[in-house]
Amino acid sequence: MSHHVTNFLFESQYFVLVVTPGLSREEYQSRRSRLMSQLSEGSVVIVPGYGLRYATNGIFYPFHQQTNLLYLCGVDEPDCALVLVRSKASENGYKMILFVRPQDKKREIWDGPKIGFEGAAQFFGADETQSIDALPRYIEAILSSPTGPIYTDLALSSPPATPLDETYIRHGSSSKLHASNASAIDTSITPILKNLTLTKGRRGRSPVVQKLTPLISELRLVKSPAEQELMRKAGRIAGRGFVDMMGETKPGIGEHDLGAVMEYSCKRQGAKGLGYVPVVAGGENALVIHYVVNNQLLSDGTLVLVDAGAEYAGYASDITRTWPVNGKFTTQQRQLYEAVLRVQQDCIKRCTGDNDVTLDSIQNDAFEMLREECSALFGRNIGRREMSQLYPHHVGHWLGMDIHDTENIPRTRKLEAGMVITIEPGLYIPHSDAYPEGFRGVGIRIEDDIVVGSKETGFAPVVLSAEAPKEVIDVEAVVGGLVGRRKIKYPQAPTRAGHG
Ligand SMILES: [Mn+2]
Repeated sequence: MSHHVTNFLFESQYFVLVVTPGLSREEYQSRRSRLMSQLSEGSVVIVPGYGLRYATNGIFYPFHQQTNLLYLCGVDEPDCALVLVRSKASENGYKMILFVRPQDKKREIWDGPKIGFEGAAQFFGADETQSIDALPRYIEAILSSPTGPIYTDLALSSPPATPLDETYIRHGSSSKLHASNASAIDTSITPILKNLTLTKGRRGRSPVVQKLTPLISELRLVKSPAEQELMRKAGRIAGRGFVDMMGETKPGIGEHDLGAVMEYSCKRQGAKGLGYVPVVAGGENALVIHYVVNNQLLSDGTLVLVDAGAEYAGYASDITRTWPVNGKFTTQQRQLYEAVLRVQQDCIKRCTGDNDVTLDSIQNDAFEMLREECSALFGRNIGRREMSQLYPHHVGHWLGMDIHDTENIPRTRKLEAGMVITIEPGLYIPHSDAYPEGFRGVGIRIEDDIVVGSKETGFAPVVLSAEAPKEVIDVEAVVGGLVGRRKIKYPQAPTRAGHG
């Protein structure tokens, strides 16, 4: 891109520059400003991205960027790092330095083009660009003459570690790139850091190193309107994926097949793929909360539980549905299912943002409601201890760029407008004669993604995953093939005698 064209686009008041799908340059700018305005003059923020991570020799996993880096600048390629320096004299109140892989014609043959220095400056808005190879020396310089506190999640204050190790960033030894799965970290940085952090910097001041994630988590906890829109897309895509899976379900089909339908459906709708390894659990496999083997066949008369979500433009959805393999719940399956559904719907109603509600308070309420439901169904009082076996997990978690988003934010935090959470109660009845026969070995979970209600919605929560059917009548119609994502199939009309 030429300077002329780029400048024209940036300056035009009629044109919003989109850095990543759905997110403007202004949005990224305001995220960085909100972070840096909290920090004192001279503070330095260091956010390393990820390098490629390897399954085995030379075989890498699909690249997934470190989400704090993605949140702050949108750069989605390996071996990059963002440095922000608080400087009130700068135009935005901070200086932005992007460390990227320099463009390299020889490497492009293998790896394709990279954003390079030009892209980092013009597209992502860096004030200054440097090669990722210069990052260790840069960190060394900052540590030896700190201008203020350093905020990072690198292990700079625990010297024995090689600080870039967990980042998988590769620098300074490109020849090893295709030869080894070991991370090509420049180990010479270790003794340097050891000296710096154990003794004092050259100016006689020890650098103050603080964790960065808690600060960024506070920003990420409440989703902007643009983020909510992307999460709605992630929810819609995965919800429609559930319709597709339900439509393909029949006795004899494999758990693996349903997982494949989901992945295909999400990718065909524009998602990067599934957000995590899905749980596709037929029958009693549903009693294993993190069942991911997904290699059994589905049997007539059983349920299948699927926990799966999509990743769209860096945002995740996380949905669980449970449905009958043959399209019709048995009486006991339906009773158990409707008990979970009632509790789930009640919990969703509590996500209003104008009450003193927390994830933990919803969990306590869900636990008690499920205990009442089970006591009624099984005809005896179910104690709390027994209940914690029938419902062994939490009702939900924060959701966003990560499936378990902002995990350092406690579940005792009051829910506020714009936060996004999952609501996912479940019941898992062991194969034991302590329970009436039709309930044994049945596992059910229903999970939706919820935006906590705001003034704009009259404090009503918004369900981002509304496309995934969950009412019994809807689920049975979709699994039975009457209602699909593309067409309505009417049951065949009975042939009239004599009609030709
Ligand atoms: Mn979840």
